Amino acid sequence: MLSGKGFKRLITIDHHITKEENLHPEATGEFTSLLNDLTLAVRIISREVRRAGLNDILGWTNTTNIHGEIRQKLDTYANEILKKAMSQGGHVCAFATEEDDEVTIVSSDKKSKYIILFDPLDGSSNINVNITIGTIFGIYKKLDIDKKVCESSDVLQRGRNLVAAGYALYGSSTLLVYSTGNGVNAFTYDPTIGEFLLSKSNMKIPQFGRQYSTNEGNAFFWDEKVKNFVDYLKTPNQDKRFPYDLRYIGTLIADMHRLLNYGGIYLYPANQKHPHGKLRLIYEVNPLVYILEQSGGIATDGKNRILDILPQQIHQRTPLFMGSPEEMALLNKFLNNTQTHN
Ligand code: AHM
Ligand code: MG
Repeated sequence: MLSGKGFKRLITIDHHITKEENLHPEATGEFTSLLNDLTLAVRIISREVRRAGLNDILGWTNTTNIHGEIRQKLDTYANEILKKAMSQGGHVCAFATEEDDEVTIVSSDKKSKYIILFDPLDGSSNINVNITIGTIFGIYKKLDIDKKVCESSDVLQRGRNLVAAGYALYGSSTLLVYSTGNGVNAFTYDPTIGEFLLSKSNMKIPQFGRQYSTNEGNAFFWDEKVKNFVDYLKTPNQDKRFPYDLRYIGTLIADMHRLLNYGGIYLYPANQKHPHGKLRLIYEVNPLVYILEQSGGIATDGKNRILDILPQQIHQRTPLFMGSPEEMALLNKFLNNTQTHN
C-alpha cells in the first residue's frame, strides 16, 4: 500500500504562484490569474505535442512567418492557444509573438496592464524528429498604467523591466521553469493528476562547467576572437576541465536548460550569415536571460548586458553569449584581447 512517506512536500504551481503574489501586499490577484491562464495554455500545448506523432498534426503548413521560415502546424496551434488563454482574463493589453508579424492589441481597458511576449514553440525544426521543443514567455507591465492603450514603448521595453519570465520544455517530461524576480523554480507536470509539482527550487547555475554549446558549423564565419576562445576551450591544458565537451541541441530553450543545470557557456555570435545574430531579442533571448541572471548567470551580446538593450523592433535579433560567471569572464578576456590562444 502507498504510504506517501517518501514524498517531499507537494507544492503545486498554483499554490506557489499564489504564495509569491502574497509577498506583495498591494497585489490584486490579477498576476496570479494571468500565470494560471498561462499554465493552462502550456498544459494544452503539452498535450498536443505529446499527441502530435499520432495525430497526423505534424507537417508543413503553406504559410511562412516574417522570418521567411516555413511554419509548422504545431507552431500555429501553440500560438493560437496561448493568445486565446491569455486574452480571456482581461489582464493583457498586448501580445508580441514570434509567429505574428505585428503586435496584437488585445484590450484598451485601463485594467489590462500586462504585455506578454512569447515564442510559442521554440526549436520548431526539431518537431518532426521528436526532439525537445518548448515555449518561452516574458511578461511586462505597461509603462504608465493609467494609459489605456499599449504603445510601442510598452512592448519594446528593456529586458530588465520584465516582471516575470519562464519557459516550458516538452522533453522526457513537461517542465515549467519560471521566475518573478524571487529566484528560479522548476515544476514537473504530472499528466495523471493534471498538476505541475515543484521539482527544483531556487535553481543556481554552477560557477563554472565543462561544456560549451554552439552551432559550430558557423565557425568559419565567426569573428577571430570568438574562434580563438572556442579553440581554447577545446585544447587540453593543466586544468582538468579542458578540453570542454560540446553539447548542442539546436533548440535554444533546451540548450539553455542544460546550461542552467550543468554550467558552462552557450554562444550564438553574429556571423556573416547572420550579421546581427540569429536569435530574437524580445521573445526568445530576454526571457531566458532573465531566468539565467536570476540563477546567477551572465549574458551579453559581446559588449552589452542583454537585459540593458533597448529594443527597436519586435523581431529584432541579437548575438548571444550566456553562461556561468567563470566562462563569461574568460570569454571577456578573449573579446577584449587580454587573452589569446594560438
Ligand atoms: P525557432 O525554432 O523558434 O525559430 O528558434 C530558432 C532556433 C533556436 O531554438 C535555436 O537555438 C536556433 O534556432 C538554432 O539555430 P541553428 O539551426 O542555426 O543552430
Ligand atoms: Mg524560437
